[in-house]
Amino acid sequence: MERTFGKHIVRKCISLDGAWVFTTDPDKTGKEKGYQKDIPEAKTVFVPGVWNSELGLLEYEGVCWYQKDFYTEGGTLRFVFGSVMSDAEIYLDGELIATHYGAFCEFDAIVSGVCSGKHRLCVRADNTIDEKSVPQRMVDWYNYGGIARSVTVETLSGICILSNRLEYTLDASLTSADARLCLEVYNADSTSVNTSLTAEIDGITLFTDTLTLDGGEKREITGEIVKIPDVRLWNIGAPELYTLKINTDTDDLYDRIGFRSICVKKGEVLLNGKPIEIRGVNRHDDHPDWGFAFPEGLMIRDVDIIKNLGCNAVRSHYPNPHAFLDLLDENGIMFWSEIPIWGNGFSIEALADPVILARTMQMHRDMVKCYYNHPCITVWGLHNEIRSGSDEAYEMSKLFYTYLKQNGGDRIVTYASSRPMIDKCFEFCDMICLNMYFGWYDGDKKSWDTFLEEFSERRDSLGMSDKPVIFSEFGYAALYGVHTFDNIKWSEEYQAQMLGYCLEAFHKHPMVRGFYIWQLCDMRTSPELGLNRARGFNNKGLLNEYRKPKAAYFKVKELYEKFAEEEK
Ligand code: ADA
Repeated sequence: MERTFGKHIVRKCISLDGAWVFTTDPDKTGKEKGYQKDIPEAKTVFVPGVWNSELGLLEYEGVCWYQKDFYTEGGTLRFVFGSVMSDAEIYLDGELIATHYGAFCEFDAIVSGVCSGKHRLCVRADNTIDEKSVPQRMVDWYNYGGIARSVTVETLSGICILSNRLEYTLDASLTSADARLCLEVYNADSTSVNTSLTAEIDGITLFTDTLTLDGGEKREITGEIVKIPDVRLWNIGAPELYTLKINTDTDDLYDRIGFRSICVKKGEVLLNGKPIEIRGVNRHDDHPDWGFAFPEGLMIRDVDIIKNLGCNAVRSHYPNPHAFLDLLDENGIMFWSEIPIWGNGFSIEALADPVILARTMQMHRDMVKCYYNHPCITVWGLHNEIRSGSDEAYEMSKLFYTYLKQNGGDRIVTYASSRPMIDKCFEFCDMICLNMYFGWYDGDKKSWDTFLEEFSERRDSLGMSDKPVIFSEFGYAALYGVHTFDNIKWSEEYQAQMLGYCLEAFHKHPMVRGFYIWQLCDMRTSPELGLNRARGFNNKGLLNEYRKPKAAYFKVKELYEKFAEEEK
């Protein structure tokens, strides 16, 4: 299930999920041995999956090969990969057809002139971390490897729609929208083709035209601005969604759209013109048995758990699968999507490294292209906890912020800072987001009160009083099942009590307009950080890694529900 709804009726799509042949390549000599044509049938694995789930491979880092035979009636084929960790080479019948760097975002490979019959797809996946990797070696999650999201092969014929983006602006009264559809079209045939091209959104025509493309030609098309009257808004807990339907003579694409406005004004976060308090949680798309190939059935359960908590927003350190975002779209829960720059691992030099900058910029482009239409994405994140007191961080933030403001649609753009008193980059965020851990790594309860006052002053002195402050991370580790009378660290009582204290303090402070608790569930961390973390897990979850609730879950639920009641 790549999406929770069908994307095509006309286009022929075959899922390649299921059993694949697999082998490790520890000395990276697979290509010399011809693995791109035929790999030794060492093992059967399930795709989507991470190899770390296989017995004996938990700690394997390096290259692995995957192979899958399939049948096709031939023609032009498009292979769509949901996410390969992290450096991918794709081979069809021994020929290289695509390369892609960076996990967590979809990419494709188009091959024309494929004959009918049996073919073989081979994937070389490399999760080796070196000095140019994103993220870097020091990171607080596990560096899983493999084909972590679905693989599909599509048969294209004539003029096809490769991607779409619905840009819109709502009028001041939020009752109508000016919408414009942007398409990437492609002629899959080798000769010139003429086609009709129509697009509609719940019966309203966005596009009706004819189009001629040369054989193999790709083109970007921007439609006229069309007024959508009587717009039904996408809202928290009340998410109105529209179906977008695009057709050519030989192809189709269905997508889902929601209209909403999100912005900051005079220190408030406004959703559809109304001030909101963000009551959020951070979540890793990680499961102890499946890694980043998080099973979709369990995603539905995670969303139920999040809703039951009274949460209206989720943040993640990297782009999440479409299926999870579809569920958030459908349930009216906001999402903060960022790319995997986990800043503590990045030296100042790395922030200015041309290869790293090119890779991370491309990740932003991929993220925007892939996820633009999800109404749940209300926040784009530039990066997390980089050394934001440096000039290098300033330049990087400026580059990403400018790109996302110009290309990211109606969204708040921000980043998570862990250096509030020396941060030099606040001009590149619409709301100021802070990651602080008083009462865990340093300080105690009282430090929160002191900090809130000190930071209020700093915000005023920077002339940024109009920017709302959000706590994008704060949390306390608790080992599931550890109880104590003494309220000490690592106990469920300490976590519940401290989170309760923070939430009450933030909620009543006029500067603070939201919070994302670190974090929803415990998750496996990297061996580097694992040395300082019990069980090799980050244990700051409100639930353990198997989604069993700790005392803090119920404390947060009580407060989130109380705050929501006060808002009514
Ligand atoms: C950081 C980081 C998180 C996590 C957290 C912690 O702020 O952004 O990914 O590592 O700290 O638990 O210490």
